[in-house]
Amino acid sequence: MDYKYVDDAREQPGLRLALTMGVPGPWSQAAKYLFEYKKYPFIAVGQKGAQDNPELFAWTGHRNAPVAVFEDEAPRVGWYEIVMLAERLAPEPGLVPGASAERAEMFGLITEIASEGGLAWQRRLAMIDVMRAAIPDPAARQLPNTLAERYGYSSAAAAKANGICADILAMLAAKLEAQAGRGSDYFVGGEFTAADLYWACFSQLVAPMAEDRNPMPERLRGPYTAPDSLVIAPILLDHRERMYERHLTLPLDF
Ligand SMILES: N[C@@H](CCC(=O)N[C@@H](CS)C(=O)NCC(=O)O)C(=O)O
Repeated sequence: MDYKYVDDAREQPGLRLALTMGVPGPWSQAAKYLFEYKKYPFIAVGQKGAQDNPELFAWTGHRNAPVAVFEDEAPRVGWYEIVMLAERLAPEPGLVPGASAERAEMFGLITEIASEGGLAWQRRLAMIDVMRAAIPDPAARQLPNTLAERYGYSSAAAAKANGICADILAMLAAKLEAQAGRGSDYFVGGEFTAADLYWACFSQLVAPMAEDRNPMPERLRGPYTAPDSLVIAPILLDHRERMYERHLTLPLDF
């Protein structure tokens, strides 16, 4: 990925996407794939994970990623508003169903995957414990400590995280089973939607793909990998394989 500095991007026209550099941060990956899938051009701006990012903050009011800035419109940071921006800028190929019932279903699924309190949020809480345990020197725990401060960590919340993840993963698997029974490989209806794209990206936070397809830093592979106690039904991983094969590029680029 060719990342620009904030100062080189902020006066540029069009779409600027601040994305976390060097790690397959699933929110950033999903935002990137939305626009790549739609072949809508953007300037990638580098955000440094768990750092202050003062230039990004001065420009957008945010230190984390993704942040989507289109022309002189207000910066967008939530996954929902970034999906809707992508649909507006490039309606075709669509990633949001036209029928309201399917739309509600699709946004509900992504909420469970990507919103506050959802699968990735809980995985991050659990990951903070794993990262802290892996770094013996407390003074060297800047990454997990910053994530803890930013994303509502408490040991009580982390203790509940795996149970919530298990429930969401089981729900996603049941949804795919039901869809398979109707002859669909996709989460909603019969076509690729943003829910498929989000699951493909966020699955990396429970079962990262191997090095050749997900060349992430080795020290993060352990924390990104869900514990054995968390059941990841094969249908979930088969689904993400198909989505990358049919609709998304590999290897991951971050
Ligand atoms: N605002 C996003 C979530 C963004 C988010 O959680 N970003 C994390 C991904 S791990 C991040 O940038 N973490 C590193 C950091 O805080 O610098 C949404 O609600 O869709």
